[in-house]
Amino acid sequence: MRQPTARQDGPSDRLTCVLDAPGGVQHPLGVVRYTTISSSPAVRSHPGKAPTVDVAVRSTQFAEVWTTNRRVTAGQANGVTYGHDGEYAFCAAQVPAAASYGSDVRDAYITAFETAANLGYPHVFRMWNLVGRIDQANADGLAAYQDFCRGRGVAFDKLALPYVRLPAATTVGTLDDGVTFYLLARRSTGHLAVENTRQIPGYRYPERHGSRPPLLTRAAFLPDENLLLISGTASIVGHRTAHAHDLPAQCRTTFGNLASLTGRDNLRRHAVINLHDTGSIEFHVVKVYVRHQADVEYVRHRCHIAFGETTDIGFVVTDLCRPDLLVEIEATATLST
Ligand code: 3EB
Repeated sequence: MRQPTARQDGPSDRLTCVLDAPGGVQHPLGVVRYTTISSSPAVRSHPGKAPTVDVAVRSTQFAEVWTTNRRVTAGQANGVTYGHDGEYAFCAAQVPAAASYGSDVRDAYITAFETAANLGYPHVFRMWNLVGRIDQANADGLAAYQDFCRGRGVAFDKLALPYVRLPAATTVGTLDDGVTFYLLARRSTGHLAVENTRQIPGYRYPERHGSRPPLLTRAAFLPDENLLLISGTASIVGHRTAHAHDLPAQCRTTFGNLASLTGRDNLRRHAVINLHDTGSIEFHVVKVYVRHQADVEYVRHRCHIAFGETTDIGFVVTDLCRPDLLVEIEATATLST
């Protein structure tokens, strides 16, 4: 059991992610359980308690708990299960298995955003998408990931979500059929969308990656929380996969992408920090998605060198959105001054 990472530098009602301690969190907003066993339904509401999302993957066993330590109201509406505390909302929904995902993903996304907004949380800043058969073709011969991207694209058009308001996102595979997704939204103010100069923005990807590009930003910064929520980051330079099927080089490129994203120049460029700030970035909770079980120990070793021994890291073995990708890393981080 890892030690939960409790932040000591601020009030205890801040948004926090804890790995592995579902029982140790007083007021969870939402609980995501990564496991090898499929549960049906995967998204559940519990009377008076935070919703749970079960994600079946090839290997792992940990819970990811989002909490703020304020009292949580939980419920369900329009097929969306949620927990909210007055400032933050966690919402989750499941799109059932289908021959193609596009229109169901579109509808479920629109419903989830509208449900969050109706509860009073219009600013969605972070999303996770778990896509069944992610790199296989659907009934139309379209890769499931591209099919998913089409549904998300149409939903964001309909919601009139501007590119500067795109949430940070992770989209990886699950053993379950269909698409499970969960999101974080807040009431009072939106996030700063942070892009990465080594990667072109997802919304500008050329059509070879799908008729609709991946609509996400590389990280979402919450200024009042001093919290940076970093999207799933992989070995992609420009819009191309770098070092297809080469694990050491993909690790190096992914760490390089994270360094450039969180580097002082990039944070200044996006007005996350001021010109004279000299603080450094501190990673708190890291999640690492690895395609092959046999690669986990190598990636763990590289992560311990990159993030240090004190950062909490959860490993998930599952498929990734492009067949040539072997590893993808997301994180939460704060800026210390
Ligand atoms: C990429 O282009 C591919 O589609 O939501 C990372 C994080 C990736 C999120 C998404 C895709 C998505 O960087 C990997």
